[in-house]
Formats: sequence, C-alpha cells, structure tokens
Amino acid sequence: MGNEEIKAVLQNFPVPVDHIVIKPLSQGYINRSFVIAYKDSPDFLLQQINTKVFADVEALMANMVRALPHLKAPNYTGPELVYTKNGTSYLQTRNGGCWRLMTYVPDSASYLYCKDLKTAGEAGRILGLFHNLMSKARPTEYLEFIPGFHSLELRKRQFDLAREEATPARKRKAKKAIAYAQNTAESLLSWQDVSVPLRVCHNDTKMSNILFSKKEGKALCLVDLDTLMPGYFHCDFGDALRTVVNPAPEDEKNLDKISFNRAYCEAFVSGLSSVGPLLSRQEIEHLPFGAQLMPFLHGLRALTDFLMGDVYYQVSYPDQNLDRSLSLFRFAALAKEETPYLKEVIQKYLG
Ligand code: GN1
Ligand code: MG
Repeated sequence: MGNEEIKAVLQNFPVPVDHIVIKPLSQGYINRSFVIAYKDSPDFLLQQINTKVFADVEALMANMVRALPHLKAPNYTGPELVYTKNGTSYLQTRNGGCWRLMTYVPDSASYLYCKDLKTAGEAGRILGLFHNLMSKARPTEYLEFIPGFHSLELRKRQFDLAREEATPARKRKAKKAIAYAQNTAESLLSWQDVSVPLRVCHNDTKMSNILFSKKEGKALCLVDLDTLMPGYFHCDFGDALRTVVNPAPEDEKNLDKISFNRAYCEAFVSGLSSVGPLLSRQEIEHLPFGAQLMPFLHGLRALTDFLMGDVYYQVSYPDQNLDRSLSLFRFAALAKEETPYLKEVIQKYLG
C-alpha cells in the first residue's frame, strides 16, 4: 500500500496530511495499522479494517461507539475515535475499504510479553478496571457480530470440517496437534456451565493489547476494541493470563521455552482484585477453566486455519499457524497442570 493511498484516505478525516511520517505496524493477525506521525503534535493510528474477518463493520463500530463513553474515566486513558469529516465513525472508500482513525496515546508503550512483577500486576488491574467500567453496559445492547467467537462447540465443529477438507500433506504434518486437539476438546467441552453471566467483554486481552505509560509503567487502558462483544469474564481472564505468565511468543517453535510464571500469575490476580469486588461466585469458579480454555481455543483456531490452507490469519511464513497451535497447546497443557496452584491464588485474592 503506497503512501499516496494512505494520504488519500486521511484527506477524509479532520487532520493535517502534509509533512506526516507513515509508519506501518506489523503487530496483529487481522487488520493493517499505520502510525501517522507529526513533528510537533500528537500522533494518530490509522487502521484498515479487515472486512473478510469483520464482515459487519457497521456493527463492530456501533459496539465501539457505544462502549467508548463508559471507558471515559480519570484513571483510564484510552485512544479516542476521530470521526470523518462527514461525521461517520469510519470511512468506506469506493473500492470497499473500511478505515478508522484513532488518537495515539502519547508516551505509551505495549509489550509482547510481561517483563516484571509490576507489569503483571498492572495487567491484572487494568483488566479489572476495564470490566468495572464496562459493568454498567448492558450486554443485550451490544451486537454479536462474530457469532460464537469464543464458543468451543463452534470452534470444534469448524475444526472437524477443516479436517475433512484438509490436504493429506497438511493433515500428516499436523498429526500430533490434531490428536491433542481432539482429546482436549472433549474434556473441556464437558466443563462449561451456561449459568455464567454475560458481560460486555473485550475478547482479545493479550499483553500486546494493554497500553502502559512509558515513564511510570502504569497500565493506561486496553486497546483494540475490534472484538468488543457479549462474552464471559473467564475468557478475558484466560486470554490475558496466557500472555502475562508465558514469555514465549504465540508462534514459538522451541516448546521448552513455554512456561507458566507463578509469581506473575499471583501478581496478575492480585492486581485484578485491587479494583474491588466485581465477579460473581460462578465467574470466580470459572477462572481456572478460562485459563485452559483460551490458549486451547486459540490453538484450535490456528490449527483449523492451517488445515484450511491459511485463509483467516495473515501468516508471515508457511507453517506459522501450525507452530502457533503447537505452542498454544503446550501452554494449555501447562495451565491445566497449574490448576491447583491457580485455584489457591484465586481463593487468596478473590475468594
Ligand atoms: C487475532 O489481529 P489480532 O492480533 O488483534 C484474533 C484474536 C486472537 C489473536 C492472536 C478477530 O487478533 O482472536 O487472539 O489474533 N482476532 C480475530 O491469537 O480473530
Ligand atoms: Mg484483536
């Protein structure tokens, strides 16, 4: 994508277009993101929304617009949405591209993995704060624009279909991952209790979606509100935990590098508890389930995409989806082993 195209998109927003520096961001498997940098004023984040994944951009943006006022709080500093010159929340170009502009929180940074105890605690605190602020929102007013996004039943069905359609070569390559997925799906499917209340969830609470202040290292907010939909707290909990306690990236090839840092886990749960009571008894009981479910679910989705021929996630090398599934499955197995420990910590801080 050329800079001229980006500048043409920016013309539709109330921001200067001259003398900008356009920096593509490589993070994320779905959208394309660019930092629009100015010499003497704050930067912006421009994103092209992937309309293959987000077929209903209107609904996605409606959820975001509805949620943003809840997230305006003195101790929560998130990006603001910049409306187009026509007053719409995003721009639709003639060729069907959808673009959104947000302010870039100054002096902030995000990290791929947790670097110390303080960061782990801050990650827990900001997750709690996000849910505290969003607890006033009614889940029924938010659209489920990707139905069953974190439903294991649905992801398992999609995996079963992918196995039928996969080439023999891909199936052979993924043999070990497929076997693990089949066994684990069965045991996790018997766990979920439908009486857990729905909340408006973030649904992508990994470390790299938390903004920290560069100076003090305080967590400022959760970014990437693309998957803000009704969901369960244990999913947001498990998704954050898997990246807070494990220093290895999602596509780590050396499975020995995947680990579960107990001290970070405790700091994370303690940080979560610091925002005050938030969770119901059933929600608390489901947290260890969430800790296993989320890495497994992401691994299952990556494996499904590998079997389908890499049609969903943007892969940066041929076997990346398979590597992601193996690494995520390894972490899911570790989270299962750590269940007694996790229960103890949850009891200590949230019980
Ligand atoms: C995708 O593109 P990104 O990184 O925001 C995915 C999430 C996964 C994540 C990483 C809509 O998010 O569910 O957690 O990759 N988002 C969608 O595994 O599928
Ligand atoms: Mg996301």
